[in-house]
Amino acid sequence: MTFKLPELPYSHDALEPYIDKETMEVHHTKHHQSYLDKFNKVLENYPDLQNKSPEEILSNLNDLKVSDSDRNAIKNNGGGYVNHNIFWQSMSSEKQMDDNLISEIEEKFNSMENFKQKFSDLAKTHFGSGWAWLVRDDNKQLKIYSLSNQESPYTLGDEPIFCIDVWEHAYYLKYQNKRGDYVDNWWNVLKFF
Ligand code: MN3
Repeated sequence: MTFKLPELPYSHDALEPYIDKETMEVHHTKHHQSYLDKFNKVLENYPDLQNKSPEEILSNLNDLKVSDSDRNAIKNNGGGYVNHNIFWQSMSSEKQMDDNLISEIEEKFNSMENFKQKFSDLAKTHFGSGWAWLVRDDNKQLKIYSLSNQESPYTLGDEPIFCIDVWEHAYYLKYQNKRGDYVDNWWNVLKFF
């Protein structure tokens, strides 16, 4: 076992009623675990990669000396592992206001409302499985975008700040097809503001 499933910084029911306990349990202990297991499995072939951080591996994804099928497995499962780590850390039952980030967002996106609108639109309209991201690019500028499946901002050279998972497994038990309601409610559990 190279990498491990992180403990959540809160209990599985801490984000109720916005994200229900059952979804959190299945999402963390089954989906996240499964990405991790497959990521560790493919790394068994590459002892040199086991000494790197998962973020470093994803940052260098296209230059790794691995087979094409293993590169794909690392993209999907290493991406799935790291993306979920960031997602859990993006949320909390208690706000931990980040005043610097708030000012920066207001400056970059004109207002917090405008930012939330744009970010929500990305999350709601992303076609199929994926994530919406707030990241910092290599000029330290804030940027938002959505990425498909388990693609990682690290592979694009960006530093993730927070994200929302819009795979159906992230909301289907409680919200069924209503991704929009899930996204609207998610702002209540985003930790930073
Ligand atoms: Mn997920």
